[in-house]
Amino acid sequence: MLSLTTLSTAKAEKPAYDPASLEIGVVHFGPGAFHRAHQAAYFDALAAKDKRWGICGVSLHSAGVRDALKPQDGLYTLAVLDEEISYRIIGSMREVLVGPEDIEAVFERLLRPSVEIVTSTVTEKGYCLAPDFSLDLQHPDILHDLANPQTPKSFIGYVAEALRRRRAAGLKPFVLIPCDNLPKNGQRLKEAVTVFAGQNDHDLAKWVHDTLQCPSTMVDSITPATDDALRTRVAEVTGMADAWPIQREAFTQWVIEKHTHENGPDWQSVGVTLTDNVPAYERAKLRLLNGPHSTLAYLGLHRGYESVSEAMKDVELADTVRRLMMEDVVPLLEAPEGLDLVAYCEDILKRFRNPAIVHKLAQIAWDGSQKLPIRILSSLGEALDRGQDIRRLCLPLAAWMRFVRKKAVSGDAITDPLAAELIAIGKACDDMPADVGRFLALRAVFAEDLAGDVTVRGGIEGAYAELLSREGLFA
Ligand code: CS2
Repeated sequence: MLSLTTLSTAKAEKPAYDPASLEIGVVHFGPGAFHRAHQAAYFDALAAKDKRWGICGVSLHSAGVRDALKPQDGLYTLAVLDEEISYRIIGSMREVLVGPEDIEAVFERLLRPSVEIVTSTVTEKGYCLAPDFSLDLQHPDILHDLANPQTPKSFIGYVAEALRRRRAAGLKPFVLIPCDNLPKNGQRLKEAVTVFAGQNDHDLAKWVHDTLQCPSTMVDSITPATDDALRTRVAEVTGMADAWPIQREAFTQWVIEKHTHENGPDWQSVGVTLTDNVPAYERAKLRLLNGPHSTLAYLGLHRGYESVSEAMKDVELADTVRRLMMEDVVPLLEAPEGLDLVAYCEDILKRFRNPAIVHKLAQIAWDGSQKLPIRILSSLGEALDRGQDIRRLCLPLAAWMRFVRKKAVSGDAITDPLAAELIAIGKACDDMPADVGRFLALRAVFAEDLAGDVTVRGGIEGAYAELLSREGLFA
């Protein structure tokens, strides 16, 4: 089994440093596959030159990652599956804590002066935001954390309490770097933490507002969930059993807003882009990668496919996705300096075709109620304002509605914070275009002006009717 003791015999690229010598300088909330494929790999590269940025992962819900990595001394294998295939052992994850098991251990790390960075991949829903992206003060976890600030459940609650304690201890705040696919993620997170702090302590809110650095980011690397096939493959190639290896494509990108962090990591030396123009990168990525991803997921599942590369082999579907990107979305975007949006689209389509990984459509279909507003409705609203044809942008929305309807009929669970409401709507559907109105009434997903627009309603109903007529053919 992979561990510090066996590391030297693993047949894979090994850390260029002694993992045991790393200091914890980063606390990361949500040490799931994406974090371990992405940020942890950058910190692993940094560690070769600078020992200060070892990671303490904090799981807010399950003990799975801790239980898998503890016997392995935090080591795991990163399989890069693309035109070239490589296996690399990552050593930057020095420990994993499980919040609900030991809250004070988490605060002890967050209070260390050497912990200068806190990062997060807690998914869109983990920020506890309302549809307008402000902190949802009615969210059950936020209500709990405001009443019990010493024993938080939410990421926001942990951060706010840690900042309160750091201030009381005369320490500087850490730099807070969110790494989820949310537009303006830094700005929104800082606002959320400030509002949370202000509920109980105005001085703390002011200190957070004045001193907390919370840069926005754009993160990108396609990371399918780990399965047993990967475990077997990794064990065969590296000669080392690994309870939780990670797989991803070769492409990886991390864009961080310029911020003040005296004597911080040398980000650029490991390929991170520091810029003042994160919004342009983030809009392009959310709408040209994640939007098409969700489109492929719902339309692809409708047609009976299981993975992204399989769905991309359907010429009609791939062409629809390409046209959605090039004709519907690109005209809405401003390219970040030096980026050619058409070439960017072509590269993304190529990444979707990557035959070396099996990226399950069902994985991307999770949390549709959280993802679609950011990935599709944002473009739809702007396209509507400009008088563009919006019919193609309606397809993923209609396909999502069919997805929900089918789950409601089959009785399969939906992974989505609105699962209960969605299943109730799905059950009430009649498999008629009028079903669309039931979904449009969901204010947490569709803003009133968009839902009330006749062109939008007509567009989605048309797409829904089209999918109904082709149901037997592909499902
Ligand atoms: C995907 C993303 O699961 C999803 O919703 O669209 O996880 C996507 O693979 C990443 O954002 C790529 O960087």
